[in-house]
Amino acid sequence: MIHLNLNNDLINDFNLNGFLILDKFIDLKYINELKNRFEPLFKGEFETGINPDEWNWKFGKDPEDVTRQICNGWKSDNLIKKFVCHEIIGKCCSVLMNWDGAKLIQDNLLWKPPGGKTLGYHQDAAYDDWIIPQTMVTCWMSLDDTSEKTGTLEYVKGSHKWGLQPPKGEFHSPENYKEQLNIFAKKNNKDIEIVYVDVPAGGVSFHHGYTWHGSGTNITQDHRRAIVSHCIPSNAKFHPTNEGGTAKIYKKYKKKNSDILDEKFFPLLWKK
Ligand SMILES: O=C(O)CCC(=O)C(=O)O
Repeated sequence: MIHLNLNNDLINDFNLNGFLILDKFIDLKYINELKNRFEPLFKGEFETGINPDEWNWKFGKDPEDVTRQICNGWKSDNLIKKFVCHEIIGKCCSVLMNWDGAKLIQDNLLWKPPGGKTLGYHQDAAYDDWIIPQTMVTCWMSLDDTSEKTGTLEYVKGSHKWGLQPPKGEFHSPENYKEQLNIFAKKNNKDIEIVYVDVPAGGVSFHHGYTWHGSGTNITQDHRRAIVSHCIPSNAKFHPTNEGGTAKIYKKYKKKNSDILDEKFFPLLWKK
């Protein structure tokens, strides 16, 4: 289903750049089956009967020219779950981040249609101040061939070494999707070197939770779809008081008098 053997060169690349881009990850025979799950899911046809945690674009109701997103589609669809919760993802994320294991904090289904608008530059870990330690690593799996023109994911090389800023600005469809990045870089005297994730369908990229990234408008006639696993260390705990970022959606899973991230809601993908 998924294949990757990390070696020291790949791990060194990740540590140097804050991301790792590879052409082969998902077995090509699954790509169409995965893509075929998108339309029913965005129409609200949930195989398991359970709604995802976020579902921000609905067929027939929302504008055509925006990037469509579902978060925690694994709860709603068994095929999506098999991929985003795959143990190889947990193992790769743990090895890259030097963790003992990895849990899924959240998945994404992202669908950028022809003309689909931007996603603003951000750092993923900025949204999870409600866990300790505040960190993350993301595995982004492409179901279509990508290029700068399709509004693919793009990274700022080395920006995982720039520290973590609280989330600012618009995430969905900002007019200038690099605005927050440019403000930060100017204020902190940073040089911006952008790398586009240019991979065939079935390719992957991993990025550090501090790496600045975003995506531009899809100016082609092709759809761009990706499934994404956002992972945290297997021993991460709920922060007792912080309520920023995505806490309003996910802190409801905190049990009274416990700081444990229950595997029922934050599946354990892999542990040493
Ligand atoms: O696919 C995109 O356009 C953005 C994805 C992203 O922000 C992420 O996976 O963290």
